Amino acid sequence: TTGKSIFCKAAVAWEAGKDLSIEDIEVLPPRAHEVRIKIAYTGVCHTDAYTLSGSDPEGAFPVVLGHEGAGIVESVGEGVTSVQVGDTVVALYTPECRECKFCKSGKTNLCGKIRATQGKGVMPDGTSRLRCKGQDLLHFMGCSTFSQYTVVADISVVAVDPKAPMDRTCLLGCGITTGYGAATITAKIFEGDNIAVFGAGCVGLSVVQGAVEKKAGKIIVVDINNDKKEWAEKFGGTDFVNPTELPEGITIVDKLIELTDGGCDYTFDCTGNVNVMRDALEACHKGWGESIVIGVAAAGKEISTRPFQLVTGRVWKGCAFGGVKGRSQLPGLVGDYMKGSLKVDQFITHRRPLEDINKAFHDMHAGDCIRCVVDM
Ligand code: NAD
Ligand code: AHE
Ligand code: ZN
Repeated sequence: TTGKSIFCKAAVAWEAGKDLSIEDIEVLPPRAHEVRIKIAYTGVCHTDAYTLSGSDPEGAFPVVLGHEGAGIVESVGEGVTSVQVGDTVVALYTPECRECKFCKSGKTNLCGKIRATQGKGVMPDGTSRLRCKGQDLLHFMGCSTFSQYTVVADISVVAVDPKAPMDRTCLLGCGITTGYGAATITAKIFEGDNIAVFGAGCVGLSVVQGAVEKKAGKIIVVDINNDKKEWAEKFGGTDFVNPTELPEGITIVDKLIELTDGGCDYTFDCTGNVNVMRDALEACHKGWGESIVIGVAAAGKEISTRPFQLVTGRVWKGCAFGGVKGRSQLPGLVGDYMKGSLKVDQFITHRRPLEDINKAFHDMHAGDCIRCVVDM
């Protein structure tokens, strides 16, 4: 195709640890098997803050962050058949090519086709479509939704119901799908199973929503912020524990084992803190309890436990994007939202225009924000 560059606003991260700056950028036309999207709304996920902070070993700058976005297809490159101009879409940081070893395995939602270039912040051909002040900007997680226009690989985008409001469906691009999928796809929760969720942000509360759907027994939410108690209850949590307020000598592991008569069937880390991950594993029931790592830990951090924990049947695993295959399964989740069986609106606590995107990061750190939706 012979498309032209588009000039628009984007929030650029010039270097780690600094606020984003709103810039006029050039978005080049999509090449073969690429799609240019007019982003309407984007969420801000904890992972954006993590990479901006400099903690991400893959983090590189200057970059356009953002990976929780919904918009409209503006143009497509040669060979694109999966979406058309005008489609209402959600960007996918976990692509789905349907032909690589991962996609064909039936065992994972991870796709290997473009992971190497995605991790380097470039398109699959090794170049960038984003430019500012005479230099290339890096892409982020194959999405870069903090821009009014972005270019993604055709396997990194899915068309959804055009009637679904994009200020809600953007959140299905990461936070909600990640937690809900972890509970309903990655974990095999049976009716009555006891579960514990560490960290009641958008991801943790979405695990709660999924556990309710699976008719879990106790759904224990663990958070160091007491304001999350009300949120946990709102989504169907049955118990709330603040680990910093336990009596002297009682650990969070002791407390969870006591509450569940021996340990949880499933636990979920939604904090990214490696000490919490250990507690989450050790709070699992002997013989079968499984702990699922969702949180993303800083460069250099490692998890540890006594191998005896695994010898005695506890299982440590993790997932990205909840184990959800984006192109195959996201339209169904949007459908569930439209039918009223999947909560999305309730996660939106803040809204900001693009000019105030830095405030969305501050909202996240202030502790009273589940998700801030940015109007592009
Ligand atoms: P968030 O910041 O909104 O929520 C995190 C919650 O954890 C907060 O309520 C906070 O009070 C709580 N918390 C912090 N330290 C804690 C501790 N020691 N014990 C208990 N609770 C604690 O974050 P989010 O957007 O919901 O994301 C959660 C985590 O999941 C982040 O690490 C994020 O990077 C990661 N993530 C992973 C995936 C994936 O695919 N694996 C997808 C999305 C997000
Ligand atoms: N780049 C980091 C890891 C970051 C990470 O684990 N990202 C998750 C998604 S977080 C969404 O909010 C993910 O998809 N992981 C699988 C993958 O292939 O990146 C690092 O440690 O290098
Ligand atoms: Zn995310």
